[in-house]
Amino acid sequence: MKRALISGITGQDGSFLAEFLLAKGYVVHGIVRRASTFNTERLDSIYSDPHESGARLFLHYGDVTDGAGFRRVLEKAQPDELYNLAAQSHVRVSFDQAEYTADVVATGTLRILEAVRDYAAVGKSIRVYQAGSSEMYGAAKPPQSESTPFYPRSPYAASKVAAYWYAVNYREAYGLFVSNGILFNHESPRRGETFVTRKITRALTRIQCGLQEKLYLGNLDAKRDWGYAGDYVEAMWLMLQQPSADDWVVATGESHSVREFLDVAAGYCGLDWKKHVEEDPRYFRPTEADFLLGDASKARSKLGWAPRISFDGLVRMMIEHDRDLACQEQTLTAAGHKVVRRGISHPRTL
Ligand code: NDP
Ligand code: GDR
Repeated sequence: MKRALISGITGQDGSFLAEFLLAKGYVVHGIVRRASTFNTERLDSIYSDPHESGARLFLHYGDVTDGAGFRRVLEKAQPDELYNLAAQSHVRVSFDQAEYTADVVATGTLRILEAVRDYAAVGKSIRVYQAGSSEMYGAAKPPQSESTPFYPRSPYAASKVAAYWYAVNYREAYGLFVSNGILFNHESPRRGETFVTRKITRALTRIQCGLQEKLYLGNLDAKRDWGYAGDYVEAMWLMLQQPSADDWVVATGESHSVREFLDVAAGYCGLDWKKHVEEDPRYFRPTEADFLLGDASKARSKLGWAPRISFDGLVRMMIEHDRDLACQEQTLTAAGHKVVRRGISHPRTL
């Protein structure tokens, strides 16, 4: 049985990847941050008590800002493949928490690579996937491919560029198998509720159910190449099955503005979003990546990867999921229960 270690397993991608690898027969180890509240909700459907026979998912406390702790997890997990997904992944937040973002995203990757380097020195080799991002292209002219020079526009993006180059350097200097995935935006019903797609699908379905009136957003003109997260974790795995390490763009090749996302999402709710959406400057970024559009020709031809879910299919999937949530809230409210309003349209929602 192959063994994998995933940092960031509690996130959107981590949960999809864990499911994907378990289905392939892997033993999966994941790193979970200690928090005062549960942060393993996305893993609930695949988690079983490790005391039970046949359990193949094991969770360990850790944090990529803690190199010594990470090394102990590595020793315990003894992985064949390591997926580094851990990140302070919110671009807008990275302007408020720039040093922390760099510590997790850039130096966190360096800590992991140093551990893998020492591990390799005692004869234990690991294949590493490094989660790069289309944000690294920032202001670069679209379409963006592996040969497009980076032009990061946020502390998050600059930290991802540093992590990318650490990965390339460790590949060249020490012969480690480290592949950079340069993934364009990918979404799902499990997307964090402060990212724009999920913020929109949660709010519009709540509006449709009479649970809220307004949705406050920032820049509606930004264009993103949005795919489905479930499709993208397969590309991560494929990268580590290749004969040698490399860098790969993963994208749909189609770009839409936030405004277009609103059009399609509101269409599925029978709403005119212009009556509900208001602009709030708090959601604007000091510098923006205006137009991201990926050219994933290399992944298509060499990995044999292609997205399965279309833009419309993705929006519909998210709306249908969030309409169920909104209906549950509506039922509880109608029955006289107080429904605690999570994140949506809250002043702290980014
Ligand atoms: P999420 O924000 O959903 O998940 C991030 C994960 O990292 C969570 O498990 C989080 O833990 C964990 N994490 C955060 N800080 C630390 C830390 N200091 N130590 C250990 N773990 C930490 O992100 P996604 O799943 O969407 O993205 C996965 C990776 O891919 C990230 O690196 C992201 O930057 C990158 N990426 C994502 C894209 C996308 O469109 N989704 C596109 C391109 C790149 P917790 O649950 O406790 O917060
Ligand atoms: P992004 O995703 O910054 O591309 O990073 P996000 O969904 O946060 O923003 C996409 C675009 O929408 C605009 N926008 C808003 N964004 C948020 N979050 N909230 C709003 O109210 C709002 N209004 C407009 C943004 O300005 C932006 O242009 C995501 C993350 O998953 C990263 O970790 C990952 O690396 C990249 O995708 C690829």
